Amino acid sequence: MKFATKAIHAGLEPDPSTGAIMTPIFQTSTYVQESPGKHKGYEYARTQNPTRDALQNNLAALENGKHALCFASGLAATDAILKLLNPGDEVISTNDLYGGTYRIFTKVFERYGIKFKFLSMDDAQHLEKHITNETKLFWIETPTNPLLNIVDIRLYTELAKKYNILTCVDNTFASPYLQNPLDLGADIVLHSVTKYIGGHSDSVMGAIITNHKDIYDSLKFIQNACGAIPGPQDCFLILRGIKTLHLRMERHCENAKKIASFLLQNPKVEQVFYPGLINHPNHLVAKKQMNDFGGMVSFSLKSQNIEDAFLFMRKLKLFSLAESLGGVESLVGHPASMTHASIPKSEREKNGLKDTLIRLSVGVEDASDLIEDLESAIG
Ligand code: P1T
Repeated sequence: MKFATKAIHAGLEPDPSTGAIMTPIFQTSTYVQESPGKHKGYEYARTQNPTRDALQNNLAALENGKHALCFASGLAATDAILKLLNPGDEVISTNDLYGGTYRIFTKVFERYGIKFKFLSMDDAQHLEKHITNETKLFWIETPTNPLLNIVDIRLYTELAKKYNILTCVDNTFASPYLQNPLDLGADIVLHSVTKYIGGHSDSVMGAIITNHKDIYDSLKFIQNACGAIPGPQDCFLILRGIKTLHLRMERHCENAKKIASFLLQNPKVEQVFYPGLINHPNHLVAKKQMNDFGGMVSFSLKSQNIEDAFLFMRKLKLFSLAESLGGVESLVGHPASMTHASIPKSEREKNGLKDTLIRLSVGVEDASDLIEDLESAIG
């Protein structure tokens, strides 16, 4: 089955009792049992919910995976994956990544004895030198947030296998429409479903997809034991959003490409970060592992005065100043003070994230209106 068909049908059946084509919202906390232990496969809604099951089956199909689990947020999903580790274990992570992921790594899990190394994933030979007997997980975000670096997933999953290390790919920026990390050797895929998968800026959710039954069983145990599950209403909204994921992604990519080339030609713009540009350092890797280049574009103005960046953001009319991304409406963000403020300035700058960086989540509006908005705000 091709992606568009899977988005609309995979894992979904009409409701057996009524024929309702849309998966019902099973808004219940518990299920009546005939006699103790004799039930229809559902006991308590933290453990199982039919609306969540339908979404999990659909997401597994979209990532070409066997198993999926949904969580209360992307970070709740990250939390569950890190709970697979033990004190003393070490994670090697991309050095450019969502600020909240950096925060849960360094402020929560370091306290439980897990160690993190943040390294550029541009040079596999250099990274290999940092692998120790304790290294148990590679954490790969690609494209990265907010600098749109591209990591060669195949290269790093092969390196990981050599050392018996698991790989988790945060596929949030690409969405399953553009990139399927399990097909490239990854063990675990993570999504902030809040973003492109949901697509309408109306719910917060995370998901994990894997082909390994043992990893799935451990994560399902954690999902139930720790309890960070999404509610059925949100599962319904996400299922509805997924039905147009392929259509939205096509427009996001088309618009982002036009905006990246507009910015590249603007004399007031210093640098444009977009994997679809042929001058992007890993353009060819992006071309190899992605179906298109996504809807996120970051850039900086030539002026190094942060007030000029702020003025530009305030002047925009169609791009709303807000955290998050991946919705149908265009957003602008200032990573240094918003999504990445929890990373110390020195760390941010070491990895190339300047205070003047501006991040765009390009929506699915008309591209010429968006460009006009950017042009008048740049002035
Ligand atoms: O917000 P939440 O659903 O918990 O997802 C966290 C998360 C995980 N991974 C990536 C790559 C992300 O970008 C995020 C959340 N990011 C934002 C809110 C943002 O504006 O960048």
